[in-house]
Order: sequence, then C-alpha cells, then structure tokens
Amino acid sequence: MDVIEKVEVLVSSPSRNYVTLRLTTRDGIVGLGDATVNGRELSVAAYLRDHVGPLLIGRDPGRIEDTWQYLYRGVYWRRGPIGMAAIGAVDIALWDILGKRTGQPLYQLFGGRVRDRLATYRHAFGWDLPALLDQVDAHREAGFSNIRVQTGVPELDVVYGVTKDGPVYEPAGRSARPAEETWDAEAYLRYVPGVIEGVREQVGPGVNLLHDAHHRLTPIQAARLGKALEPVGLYWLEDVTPAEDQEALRLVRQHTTTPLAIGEVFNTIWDCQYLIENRLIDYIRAAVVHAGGISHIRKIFALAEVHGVQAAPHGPSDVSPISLAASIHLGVATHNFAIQEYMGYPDLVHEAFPHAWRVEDGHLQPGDEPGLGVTLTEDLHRAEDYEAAYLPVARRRDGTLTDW
Ligand code: CS2
Ligand code: MG
Repeated sequence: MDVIEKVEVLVSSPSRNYVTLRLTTRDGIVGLGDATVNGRELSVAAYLRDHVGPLLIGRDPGRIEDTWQYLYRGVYWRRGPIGMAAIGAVDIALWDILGKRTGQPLYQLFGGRVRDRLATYRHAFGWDLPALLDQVDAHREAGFSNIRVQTGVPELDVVYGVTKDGPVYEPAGRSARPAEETWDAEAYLRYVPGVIEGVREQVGPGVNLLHDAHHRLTPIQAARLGKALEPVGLYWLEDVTPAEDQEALRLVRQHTTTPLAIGEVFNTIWDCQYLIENRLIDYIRAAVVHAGGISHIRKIFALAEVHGVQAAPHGPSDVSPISLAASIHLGVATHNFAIQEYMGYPDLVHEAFPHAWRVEDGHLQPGDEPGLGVTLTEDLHRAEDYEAAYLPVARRRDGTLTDW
C-alpha cells in the first residue's frame, strides 16, 4: 500500500492569489488540490497546514471516500467555506493521485464521456450597451455562443463585475481593506433590462444570454427582473437574492419562467437540498473546490439529477485551473451537467498551472493526461507574492450595508 508522505500548502500569487495543496506519496505520485477562497486565502492555508495536513501523513491515498468522511464527519465543527475548501482540496488531490496511479484521465474514472464536448459561457461586460456589445462580439467571433452580460448603471459610479475602462476585470482588488461601493437596486432595475434587451436585438435568437445579480435584490425586485427579462429568453438569471434565504426563490419562481441559477457560495449538499428538492432552481452553481471536492459535488449533482436540476459550476478567476480541471472532467462525464462557467485567466495563471484542459471550438475539453492533467510551474508559486485582496463591500445610498 502506498501512503501519503508529504503535504505542502502553497500560497502564491501569479497575478492573483491562490492556495494550492500538493500531496506526495511514498511511491512519488503527486496530487494537486485547489483550496482558494477569495479574500480568505490564509485561513484555508492555516486550516490545511495546522489541522488537516498532519492527519494525512501515513494515510492510504486510495481511501478517498473514507478520508472525506474522516475530515467531515470526524470533526465536530462541520460545514462552512474554510473547512469545506480544505476538505475539497484534499479530495481533489486524492482523485488526481488515483488518476495518475491508474494512468487514466479522471473523466474515465467517473464512468467515461457522456458528451463529446462541454458547453461553456464567457463573461461580457461594458459600462454601456456599445461597450458591452464589443465584448459580446469578440466572444462570438472566438466561437462562443453562451455569454454572460453585465452592464454599468448610469446613476451609479461603480457596478460590481463591470469596469468603466478596459477589457480586463478581476473581482478582488489588492488592498488591505475592501473597497466600498454604492448600490441602488432600483437604479439597476430601471436600466439593466433595457440593456439586455438591446443585446438580444443585436445578436438575434441564436446566442444564449445569462445575467448575474450577485445576491443583491429583494425577492419581489428579483421577481420583477425575471418577469421583465422574459422576452429576452435568458439562459439563466443568477444569484438574484441572498443565498441563505432559500424560500425567497419560491416567490421569484411564482412570478417568472426565467430560469434561475444559484449556489456558488454553497459548501455542502445540505446547502443545496431544499432548493433542489423543492425545484426552486434550474441550475446548481456549487464549485468543486468550495463544495467539498469531487466526491461530494458528485452527490450534489446526483441529487440534482433526481429533481430535474442541472449542474453548472462556478468558474471565475478565483477558482484555480486545478478546480476548473476537476469541473471539466466531471462535465464531460455527468449527464445533468449543463454548462461550465469559464471567466478566463491572466496569462501568468496559465503559465503557473500548465494544464491539459483546453478551449476548442467554443467548448471545453479535459485532455487525456492521467488524473487532472495540471502541473505547477514552481517558480511562479512564491509565498512572498501574496498580497491581501478583497471583494468590495456595497452600501445603499443611506449608508446601510447591503448583501452579497
Ligand atoms: C461571479 C464571480 O463568476 C461569477 O458568477 O459571481 O465573479 C464572484 O463574484 C467571485 O468569484 C467571488 O469570488
Ligand atoms: Mg456569480
């Protein structure tokens, strides 16, 4: 029996912060896991270094499910983003080791392909309609037919997910404290439906359009938005209300046939259970890293399958190419996996995590390397490059803090 011999937690910043777990076995097999929680990187790193790592030494890397149960059920303090990302990283790394040991790409170990290629969606944003259309056109020219559209709001100075100038966007800004932004849901509701209608008019019916509201509306505002966007025929409307008020989505659903997606902040199947069993959503957006790794997210997808809900995991720049690899392998091998978000990465991130997965004809492919098919470029993972970076905080016009 092989055993886990070395546990390394790498905090690095090849242009943005990541936490990577590297397990090495006595036989010399290396498994990689992603443990990045945007804006809380050092907490997961400490959880892994101080509490999880020492427990892994000497364990059989082939006991993937038992290790998951040990790290989850064996601990009094369960759930939560930090602990679950740590468990997720271990689980992803153990699957990577299994793939390498057997010489198989992970999708083969999940039962083989159920589809030839995996649909993906890209991000387009612009402060106004012409700027947004430029990015939509660029994605279409590159062969993508699923596009998330986000726009500025003239009555506001900043809008999360949109820049006023420049085609590049990163959700977390480097600074010692989060930036503070002003948010006005009514101003947003007055403006955004018209812009998205403008995009639809321009692109015609053949392009799937998505939109993300980042948990910032009240239930009835969300219902209004869903209804207003019905003529556009959105692929989905994402995160309309705060994710913990799950009953809110019943109200939204009673008013609109616009498909609903939520779950990028969910950590376990129990966070998803109510929404899935009550069919209050159409797409579940949990990410492999944040929802306890491959073993656990497969159970979420299976529960979703029973209830006609489709899988569509989170895939922003803060989910590392390791997690994205795991998601793509699952994506080609899971029947109810609808689409994978691919926000894209700065060039340096691709260099820091050389990967077999690739974009091809507007779709994603996992590649055929054993395991995840991701390696690390050692000298781009330097601890000293880490710098605190935070998502912004939003307040209403009267100064009241608003939701994420
Ligand atoms: C967004 C993300 O990709 C998405 O759907 O909601 O940009 C999200 O805000 C960040 O990943 C937060 O870390
Ligand atoms: Mg989102």
